[in-house]
Amino acid sequence: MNCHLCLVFTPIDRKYRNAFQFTPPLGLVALENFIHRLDPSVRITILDGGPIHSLNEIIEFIEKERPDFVAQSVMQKSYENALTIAEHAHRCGAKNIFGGHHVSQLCEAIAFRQSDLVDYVVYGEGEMALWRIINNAPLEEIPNLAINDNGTIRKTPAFVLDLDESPLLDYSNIDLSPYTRAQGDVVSTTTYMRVYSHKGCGNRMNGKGCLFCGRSDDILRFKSPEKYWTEMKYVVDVCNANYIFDVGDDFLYNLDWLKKAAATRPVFYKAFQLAVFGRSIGVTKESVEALRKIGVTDVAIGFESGDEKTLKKCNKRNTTPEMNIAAARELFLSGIIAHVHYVLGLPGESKSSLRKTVDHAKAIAELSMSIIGSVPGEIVANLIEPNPGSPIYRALTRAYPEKYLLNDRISLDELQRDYFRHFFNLESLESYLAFRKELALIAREIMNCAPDSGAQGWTESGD
Ligand code: B12
Ligand code: SF4
Repeated sequence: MNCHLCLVFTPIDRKYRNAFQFTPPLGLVALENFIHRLDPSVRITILDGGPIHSLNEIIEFIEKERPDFVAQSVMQKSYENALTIAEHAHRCGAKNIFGGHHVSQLCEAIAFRQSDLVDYVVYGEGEMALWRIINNAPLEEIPNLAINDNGTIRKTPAFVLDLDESPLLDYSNIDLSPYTRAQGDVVSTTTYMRVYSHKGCGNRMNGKGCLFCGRSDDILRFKSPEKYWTEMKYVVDVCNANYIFDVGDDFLYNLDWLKKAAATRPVFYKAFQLAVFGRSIGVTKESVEALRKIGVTDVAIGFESGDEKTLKKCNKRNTTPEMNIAAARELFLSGIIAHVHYVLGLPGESKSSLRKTVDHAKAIAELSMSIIGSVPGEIVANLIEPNPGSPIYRALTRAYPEKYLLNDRISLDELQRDYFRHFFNLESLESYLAFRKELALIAREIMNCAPDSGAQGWTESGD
């Protein structure tokens, strides 16, 4: 098909602290893989506003190359930049497409407010929607759309990807050289790549999830272990990756799957580190044994708080601070590195709960020192972000409907401000800034336990 599709991972507002990335956005790679399997002749360019392309470079590319479609993967912190890019694309005659978790959560508001600028608002998995869009299918035949019909918003049915039918992960059409260069300045011996074994999270099975979590897919499904290993062989043997991050949210959710994956692991002739996300509830002797056989070297877990009451309110079902310590111990005993994440400013947070979180972090660091002889990979203290779609975002919508209902342009600043106003009665700006400062000091104390950790939710200045 004679068309140029430009996939953009929209750069975030530079006011916020960014996470450095050494590999292309996997969501956009998955979209590229899907479309190229159906039609290899589609010209697809990926512009990564994470580490590689600045806002100006993206705009310049669009103005010069004049793609037919500009499809952006948008986050809360990149929404304003997404609108700026969309304006330029629109002027160049391109059709604008927005997608990703943030867009999925706010699809009605975006379709309501931006229908003159954004031609297609896609919620959920974008594969089939994007394919039909670039084939100029009628709206009714495009799944996963939020459509503005003269002020009334309706959605077309969702297409759910069968993970075993989806194309095998393939980075061959993606220019990896900018990543290699960017990475070379930092850690030249590591080739970093992402894979995903599953989509969805066990903690969202009842549609609720952690208080701050804004992920948009509720269905939890795994690729078959065979497919998983085929993709792992590809990234290790063909792409030469030696640090692989499996971005699925709950790698330890299904013990049967873990055991099958452990039993069917092929032989690898090169060494690699494999990092996954998990929840403490899934860490048992049996699961850790399977992780070891699979070759998992690092597990990132959201511990969220060292205070039992605060953790309970966070809605990480049936998890306690003691369980988190026990999970870390089990991992350390197997030689697996734990990466520990806390969220500061959870509802009910107090001086005492913060102190317990600091003590928890210190206990984890000591445990790691005593068992593996080094601090954990990371001990991260994030500032709470009420991501759209999360339970706390819904609470803010109920508290301030005139501001939040069908509004697509809410900055993280404002969200955090309203969150602390609503949940902590911090009405005055002074009281809010003072509490934020207190949280920032606690964050520094926690992060000192593992100095290489990078936290999110804060501004670039660290407060
Ligand atoms: C890896 C990751 C990161 C990485 C890299 C992001 C990247 N470049 O891809 C880093 C560490 C940088 C990161 C940072 C952040 N992340 Co993040 N991240 C993830 C994670 C774990 C995996 C993403 C992934 O690759 N998934 C696998 C691919 C195949 O799926 P996918 O990305 O969802 O893409 C599919 C669909 O969403 C859709 N789609 C995606 N983009 C587009 C675009 C178009 C046009 C279309 C049509 C469809 C479409 O189709 C894709 C294929 O099915 C997810 C959680 C998760 N497990 O998904 C969180 C997640 C996406 N992150 C999240 C957040 C909040 C952030 C931060 C804002 C955190 C922070 N506090 O700063 C920052 C933002 C930084 C930034 N630069 O934008 C939230 C998003 C919530 C929301 N409502 O927006 C998630 C869902 C985590 C969560 N549990 O809440 N993140
Ligand atoms: S934060 Fe993680 S564990 Fe909690 S619901 Fe979201 S994806 Fe699941």
